[in-house]
Amino acid sequence: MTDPRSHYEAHGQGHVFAHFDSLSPAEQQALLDQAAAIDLAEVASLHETLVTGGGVKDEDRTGDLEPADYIPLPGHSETANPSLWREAALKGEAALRTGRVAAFTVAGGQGTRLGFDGPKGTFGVTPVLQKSLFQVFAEKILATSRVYGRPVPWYLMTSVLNHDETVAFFERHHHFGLKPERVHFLTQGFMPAVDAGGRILMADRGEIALSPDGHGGALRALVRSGAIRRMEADGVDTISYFQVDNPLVRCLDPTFIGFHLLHESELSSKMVPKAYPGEKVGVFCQRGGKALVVEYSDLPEALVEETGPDGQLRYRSGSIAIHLFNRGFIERLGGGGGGNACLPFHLAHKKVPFVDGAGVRHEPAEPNGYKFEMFVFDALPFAKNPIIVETERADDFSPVKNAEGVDSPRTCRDDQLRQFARWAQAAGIPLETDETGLPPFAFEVSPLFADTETRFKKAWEALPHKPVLTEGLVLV
Ligand code: UD2
Repeated sequence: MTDPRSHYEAHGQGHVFAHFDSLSPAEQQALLDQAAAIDLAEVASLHETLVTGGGVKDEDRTGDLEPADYIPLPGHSETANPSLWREAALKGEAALRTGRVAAFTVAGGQGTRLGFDGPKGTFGVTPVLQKSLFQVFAEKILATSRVYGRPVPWYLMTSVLNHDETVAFFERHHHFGLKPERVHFLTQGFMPAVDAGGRILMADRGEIALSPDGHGGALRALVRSGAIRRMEADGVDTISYFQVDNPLVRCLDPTFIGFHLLHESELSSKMVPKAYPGEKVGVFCQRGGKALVVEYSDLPEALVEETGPDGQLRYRSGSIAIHLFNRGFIERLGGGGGGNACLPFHLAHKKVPFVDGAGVRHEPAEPNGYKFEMFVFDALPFAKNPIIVETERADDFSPVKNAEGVDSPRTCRDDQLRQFARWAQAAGIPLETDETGLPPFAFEVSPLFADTETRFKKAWEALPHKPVLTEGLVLV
């Protein structure tokens, strides 16, 4: 094998080892390990096409677009077919009963917008107990396992940035009641950040500035880590994908699973009509008969605002990043070229602190670095029989992204409260709410008490002593 230093030298990246001789043996080894994991030819070609070449042209990304077709919710369209929804629910329930489904959370991101120091999944979100996002998902998965009498395995993708802290958090909390052998962590790949000239940036004298390779890296991470093989051995063929930031998500939705299986789809996605034209969600579209997601920032302004004859937005199908993957599809895509990249990379221009050749640290005030990320929804055009299924926003989507304003801890808390209030009212409990459905006090329903409206009614009716709904009540 060639000496890594001359290999880097030959690719014009010799500066990565500029301080090598002043590092301790352990630091030297760590740098060599980082360096060995980077494909310099890939970095050079990404820099050339995305940075120097200006990337994919807008018209290539957005030309000839049409809105995507989707399966509408009963009551939301004249074409909706309630009996199909019932059939799908039965099919999905059978899949859960036979252990065909795994939950999969992507939790490798940096969560910089929230300004929270730590893995985002450890952030407290519930209205009374401030349970962490991870705990909410764990309890939902446990609840489903109990309802269908079959434990659901849970896979979580972490990254170099948060793996150890995430695993320690689960251990500290005894995996929130799940069997540790059913909780599987896998670490996603990473990419180096480069400057405008394509030179790799150094986070420290002995450390390359690395960042996770985007949630699209999930596909190759599932293959490389052996998770896909383990799923196969366990009889899992359907992977329920969701993001770490959304506690309202139905982690394992039987109806959605049923539609996916009935259509023999390789990749199914949930949609909600956008709340307003500029909502920051990708939009489901189609081009040449193939479904795709166009990220909000790439959708041309004219299409963002365009309305149809019914007065509704034409491009209204918002992607809330909830998908079902067929295992074989991931194997095919993520395994291509020995587990190498399969999806296109996108470019992010960011402020990347770095150490220069003289060992001086810089904290740039303006974006100075380029990061390369894959997006999981770019798998959509490659999937056979993809379907898009409408869901109720109020029962599936309220992410925590920003410290304040939209998609913040406050809006997410309120949306959880509205859901608990709807369930309580449907069970016949007298509860006054404001015109948005928000109750005047905070209470909380554990997923282990009930995780759907129907199960809430059943659990409530079964209570021998019914508590009064008041501030701070927790139903467990
Ligand atoms: C994402 C979607 C957007 C919409 C929205 C819904 C993209 C580019 N946009 O926006 O269209 O669906 O979500 O909430 O996806 N992650 C990793 N590894 C990474 C990067 C991210 O695991 O390298 C995870 C991250 O931990 C989080 C999720 O992916 O769970 C979303 O990441 P984001 O915050 O970058 O996505 P966002 O909010 O820009």
